[in-house]
Amino acid sequence: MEQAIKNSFDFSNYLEKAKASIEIALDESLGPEEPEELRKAMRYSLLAGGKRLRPILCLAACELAGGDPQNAIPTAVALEMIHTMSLIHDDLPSMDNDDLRRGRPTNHKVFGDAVAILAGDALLTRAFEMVSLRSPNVPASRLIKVVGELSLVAGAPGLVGGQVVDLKSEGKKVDLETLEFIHLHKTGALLNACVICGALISGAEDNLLHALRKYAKGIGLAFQIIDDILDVTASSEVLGKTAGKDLLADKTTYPKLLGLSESKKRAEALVSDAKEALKPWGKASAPLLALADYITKRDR
Ligand code: GRG
Repeated sequence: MEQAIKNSFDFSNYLEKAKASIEIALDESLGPEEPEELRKAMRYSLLAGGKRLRPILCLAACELAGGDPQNAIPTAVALEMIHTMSLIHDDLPSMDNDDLRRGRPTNHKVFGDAVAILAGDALLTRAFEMVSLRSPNVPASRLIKVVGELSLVAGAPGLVGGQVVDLKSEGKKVDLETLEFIHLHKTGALLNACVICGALISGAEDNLLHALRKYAKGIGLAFQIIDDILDVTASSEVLGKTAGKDLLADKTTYPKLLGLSESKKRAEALVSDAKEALKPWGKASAPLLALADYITKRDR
């Protein structure tokens, strides 16, 4: 059955089209920004490429819930803005202190720490503007729920909380439970928000939202496990960011706790469970099923 769905769905074509529409929307989402230095810094990171997995998940969930993905574009852009600002801040000297991101020098290396912080702040606030003021054709009652999801994911219950525990755990012995907390908050929470917000735009029923949360929990954790594996096995050139960083920063990772092969198996099991959650939606879930597989098979 699943094989049949896979065969009739052209994932690379889907990915290419979704990515192209996101790139256009991202380009149009910025402006007018004054002064020019801020505009340059915001554009530098937002338009630097990247897999665009988060906005694509949002569009796919919107479609699964029966909506027109076009209506979810501003929210998809908002999610990529939050992701990008988190990368800018994560790379700062006071955080992960990195100088390579998406294949180019990090934002603060080009614009300085102060402008990098402010460009991140401006992207974060623009994200809320995208949803509340730049989302035509979506009822306000749905948009307010999306704003709620975004405020949870960007704040202490989401990325910020995960980042603090991550920073405080560096150089310390971390158990699997704490590692899972970090991953679910730093990485999983935003992936969850992507599918939930996409579905909310379409006015999804509770049973679909519940299934999407299960799906997102699985792919969120799997995504970060693969990220940990790639940090050990891939090169900086392919990743577009500094490889081997976790070891250098003395971070606890899945490969460190479980070994490479066990970590891979765990990621695959999580993806399989994630896909299972969407089974009742059959063919309509093909894009989300393929995106889940893409997470474990990716090389960057
Ligand atoms: C959100 C207010 C607010 C603050 C941010 C710095 C911080 C707080 C959180 C750190 C979050 C972080 C950087 C998590 C890592 C997530 C991760 C695995 C990123 C890599 O994602 P990819 O591989 O990257 O999808 P591309 O470049 O393809 O988009």
